[in-house]
Amino acid sequence: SSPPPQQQHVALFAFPFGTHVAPLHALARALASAAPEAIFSFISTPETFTPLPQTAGNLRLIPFDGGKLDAGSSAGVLDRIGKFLAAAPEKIGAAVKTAEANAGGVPVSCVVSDAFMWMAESTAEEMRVPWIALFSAFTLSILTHVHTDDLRSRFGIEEEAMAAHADEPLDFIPGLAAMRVRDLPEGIIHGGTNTNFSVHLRRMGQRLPRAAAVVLPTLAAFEQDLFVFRKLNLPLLIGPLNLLSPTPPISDKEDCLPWLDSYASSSVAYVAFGTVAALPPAELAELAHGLEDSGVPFLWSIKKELRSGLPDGFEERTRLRGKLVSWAPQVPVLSHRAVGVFVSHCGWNSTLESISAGVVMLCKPIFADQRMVARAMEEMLGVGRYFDDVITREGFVTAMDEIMRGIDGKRMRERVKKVREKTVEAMLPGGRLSENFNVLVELVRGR
Ligand code: U2F
Repeated sequence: SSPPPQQQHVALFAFPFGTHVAPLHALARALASAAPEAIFSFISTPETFTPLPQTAGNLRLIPFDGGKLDAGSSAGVLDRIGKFLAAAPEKIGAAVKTAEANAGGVPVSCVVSDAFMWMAESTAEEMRVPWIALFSAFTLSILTHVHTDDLRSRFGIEEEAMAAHADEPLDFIPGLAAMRVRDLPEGIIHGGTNTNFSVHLRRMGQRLPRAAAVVLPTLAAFEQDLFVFRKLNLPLLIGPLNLLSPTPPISDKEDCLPWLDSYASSSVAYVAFGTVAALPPAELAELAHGLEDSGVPFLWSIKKELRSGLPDGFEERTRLRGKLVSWAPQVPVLSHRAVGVFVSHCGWNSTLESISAGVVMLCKPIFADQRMVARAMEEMLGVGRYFDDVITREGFVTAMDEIMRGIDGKRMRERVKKVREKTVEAMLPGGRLSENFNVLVELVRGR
């Protein structure tokens, strides 16, 4: 009789910063339930495991030795990323060994990594197994990494380049016609092109075309824009991970959902700026004044240590229609009927969550891919308003008024429903995003 087929073993490497671990883990959960016969080893630094939903069976957590990250120290996140990146490549092989030992010796047959952990490709190559990358930042920002050298030779680098070309369109790169030089993430032509991290991302852009697939969690609306990229390798567009792999009930320690229950439909502004970016103090104060003057009820996720930047007496004066929390269960909050607008930094996870809940956005991007997201929401999809300048109290009130009560806001609401519907449809069996996910499942199964 022929020997039993070798069990498939997929090793997934997370990038343990910002909101990069959760999307890869969501993908791992979706794959582990679609391929129950395979083993999935999710490899990340141990401190990132705590917030992940519990899983059992064929999805295992394997600790990655990230070196001393001084997580509690005052070192900036870029310093810590730099240290991690210097130490990580040599530790990938050992992590594969640990995963194999943990799986009773079943050899790793496929490597999936966050695109930012592209170093895993070398290990996959040595092992002669496929490498698949998950790009969980904004879909179209991948093009700026793939085209970094073109952009630099056209515009030059550093702040002079930005100053001279800020308003020029990027329409010479297919897919980026709606973007301008000023929307580029830091590290492409400005904002430190020589930092460890930007050197790392440039090399990622060079390496990605070698992947067996690059997986992008996104909206159906962006499919056409990646058409040209398709010639380079295999971008696999799948739907938003919060729809593909719903999280188990999240705790609501600060009672956001019961608070929302007492408000009318689409009447509340939900405000949150993600996990890494912080508004400059002056803008934080203007935003608070603007929220107060607008008269709109608001739920604001803001860490305690940032609240000293709020105007004097703000909390008391707005107590009757405002609620500050340190952490909100964002996905159910956005789906609550009372929420009418999301004031957001436009991190890609937050944006996908907002659109998949049918909520329009007031976009105040801070760094990285966030300006591109804001631009895409305003210009390409028409589901958001981009604060391109610094926030002022008056400007904020006007924008809030337009979006909550004006004709523009009404149109945005109609459009966001359509964008959402198209994506949800494409994720149903037989839909394009769903078919792409099936292709991915077959790839990790070695078929
Ligand atoms: C980096 O973005 P962030 O981590 O700042 O932001 P998001 O991508 O928007 O992800 C934030 C997640 O945290 C959750 C929220 C999102 O899934 O639901 N959350 C919450 O549950 N409760 C809260 O009170 C606040 C947040 C980076 F800065 C961006 O530029 C990138 O686009 C992004 C993705 O790579 O990573």
